[in-house]
Amino acid sequence: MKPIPSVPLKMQTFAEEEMGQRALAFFELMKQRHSTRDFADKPVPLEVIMRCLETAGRAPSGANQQPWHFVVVTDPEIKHKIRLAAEEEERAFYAGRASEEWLEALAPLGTDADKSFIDRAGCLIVIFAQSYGLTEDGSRVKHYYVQESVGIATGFLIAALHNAGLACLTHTPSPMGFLSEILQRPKNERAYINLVVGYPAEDAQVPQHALDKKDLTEFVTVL
Ligand code: IYR
Repeated sequence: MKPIPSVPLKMQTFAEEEMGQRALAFFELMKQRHSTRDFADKPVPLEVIMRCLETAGRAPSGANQQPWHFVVVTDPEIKHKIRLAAEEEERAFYAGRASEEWLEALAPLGTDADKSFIDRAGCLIVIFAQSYGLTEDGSRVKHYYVQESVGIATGFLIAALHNAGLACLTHTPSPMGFLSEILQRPKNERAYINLVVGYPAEDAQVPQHALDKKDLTEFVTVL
């Protein structure tokens, strides 16, 4: 490594037994996380959302460029506008834009073009990926590993929300251009996910299919 300005890494480490306990406790927490479409009609505390976003902003990213932008929408009118625009795309999706194979893969989830949960949930966090950066004078800055970086930040956010006791749904209508329009985002940003966030309804359901997780042995190879 070339000499660069650096500071000491400050992170806790643990004896093996405690590592095991902590790893298990985090697994037990994350094991309970499921996407749901059943939200309580109840506002979410904005400070909690902000703290979770602060966590998302600590994700690693290509060349530390942090090529993301998050728009928090609690305004019922803007949420409703997004719901209506999303439902229009979704109707086209379910009526023929999606392949038979895709619709077959979705069948166990029971999804359709109804996105009324967007009105009910406390907020939307619309995540944008910055395909390139823009300097003050309007010139472009190349960004690296944008999809990976925004995906990792989204993962941090989802884990942080779940840890705080908020449910979410990764909603990805296709195409998502209407989100840039409604939220008036600049041309260097593409909508990545419409994350629907809120308290789960008291009788919130998850599809049985969602419990069908691969066993560790099916998705890990140790050499
Ligand atoms: N965007 C549609 C379809 C959909 C696609 C996938 I991949 C999902 O995991 C779930 C739904 C919708 O939201 O209904």
